[in-house]
Amino acid sequence: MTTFVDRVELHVAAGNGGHGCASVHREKFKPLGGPDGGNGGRGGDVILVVDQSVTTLLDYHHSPHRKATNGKPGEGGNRSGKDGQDLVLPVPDGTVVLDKAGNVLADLVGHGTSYVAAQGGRGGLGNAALASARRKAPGFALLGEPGDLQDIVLELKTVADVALVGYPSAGKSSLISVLSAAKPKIADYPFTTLVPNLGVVTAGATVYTIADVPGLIPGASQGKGLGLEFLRHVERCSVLVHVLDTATLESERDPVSDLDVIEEELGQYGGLGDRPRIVVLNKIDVPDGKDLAEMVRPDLEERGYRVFEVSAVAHTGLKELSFALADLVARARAARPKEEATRIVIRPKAVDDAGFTVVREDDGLFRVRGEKPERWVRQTDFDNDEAVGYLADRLNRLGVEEELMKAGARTGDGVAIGPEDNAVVFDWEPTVTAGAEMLGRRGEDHRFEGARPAAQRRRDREAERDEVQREYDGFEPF
Ligand SMILES: Nc1nc2c(ncn2[C@@H]2O[C@H](COP(=O)(O)OP(=O)(O)OP(=O)(O)O)[C@@H](O)[C@H]2O)c(=O)[nH]1
Ligand SMILES: [Mg+2]
Repeated sequence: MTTFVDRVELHVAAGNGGHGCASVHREKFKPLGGPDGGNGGRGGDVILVVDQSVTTLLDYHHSPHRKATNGKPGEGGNRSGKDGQDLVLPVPDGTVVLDKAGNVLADLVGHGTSYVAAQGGRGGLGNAALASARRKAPGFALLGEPGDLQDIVLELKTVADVALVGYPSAGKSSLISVLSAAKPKIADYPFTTLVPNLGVVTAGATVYTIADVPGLIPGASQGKGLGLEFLRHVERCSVLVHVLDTATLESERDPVSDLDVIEEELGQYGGLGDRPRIVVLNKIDVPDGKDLAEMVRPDLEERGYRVFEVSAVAHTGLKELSFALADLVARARAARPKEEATRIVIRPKAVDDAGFTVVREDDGLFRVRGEKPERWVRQTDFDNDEAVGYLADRLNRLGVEEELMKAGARTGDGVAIGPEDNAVVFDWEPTVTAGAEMLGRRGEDHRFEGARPAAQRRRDREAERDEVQREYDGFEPF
């Protein structure tokens, strides 16, 4: 049975943007109604938010696929589609977000800190929004963009100020139980603690958290016992406490050599060397324990440690210990830069890069990469000639055709827009000839062309009215 999960793989999908709508205003006796297709709604984001009431990643272990809702398509009558709903995923304080390669994307510390793990797709513009002086009645709309898909890893690094380390059965959990209100499991067999316990300690004006980790034994760095896996949870602590057992029955052990063993394993794990350490000699209620504690104390002090003799069972020396820890924690907090206290991490937005590149690949294919061209392709309904023409115009205005020409592309050459695994490939048909004018302006509604002779214009207008009337004839009035 899994009850504590501190690492999960999560697959998140943001909502897709809704498609724009292509529609013409219909009203009796007003056959030439303008375009009135509304825009599609934005797809919902997937957002991770620190919620201090959440303590494990268990939920995500059970259902690792999460999706935000899609934006709704636009409608006629200039009605915009509804935006998709953001999906908010609560995560424990101290959750680290990584990509699959292990790069840290965000470190979520502090209640409310959030991270956009997947961004919703933009909605497509409807034909009303696409209308312009040049293109008065677009017969197309833009497609909504697909939402981000991300595979991420969540790792929990408990946020505790003080971490207790030591051999199994040294009394780490017992100490937490008497310093705080936490009630961890305590027993006289090794590896009672299988997952970190967390307690909150109040000492004077300072409130701090204290955590233990499963006991360490020689060779933990080679995976002996429960290994060093759980040391991840003490990485954030400001103070390390060595809990040393003065009453162990194992003849080859004593507090000083225990300390050496634990330090050796911590060294193997790495990254904890700069943390201040103090030593707790536990179980001094046992007479032999008290004697041993007094014997090793000078040796430990010589090494520079502050030493506390305590008994978790008899509640001896606890007050001094908790105040000394409070003092160290307070100092560490004061030394920390302010903004680290509550860091709000948001996904850095992709730069809206106006640039693009054209590269001729080995197989002769011309590949166009760039934020804009790739987005425009995603927005294009390739079944609609007018939409394709509009795309060609946009690419042309950005200078893509010119660059293709410079790169040596000729009519009929293959052009791919987008990355290798997700590109739109087509045979190139330039709309401009080298240095010359555009051959024909695409995406235009020629019915509105101003240059037609008057008689022609009238004929066109009549034909158009008939067309609209035919549409009305098939339209059921309510
Ligand atoms: N006499 C005496 N026994 C103690 C004291 N502190 C802890 N113990 C006993 O030592 C045993 C181990 O205590 P735990 O608190 O479970 O030890 P732990 O370090 O958390 O052990 P693991 O979780 O296995 O790593 C239990 O039987 C406790 O009752 C103490 O101050 N005096
Ligand atoms: Mg324990």
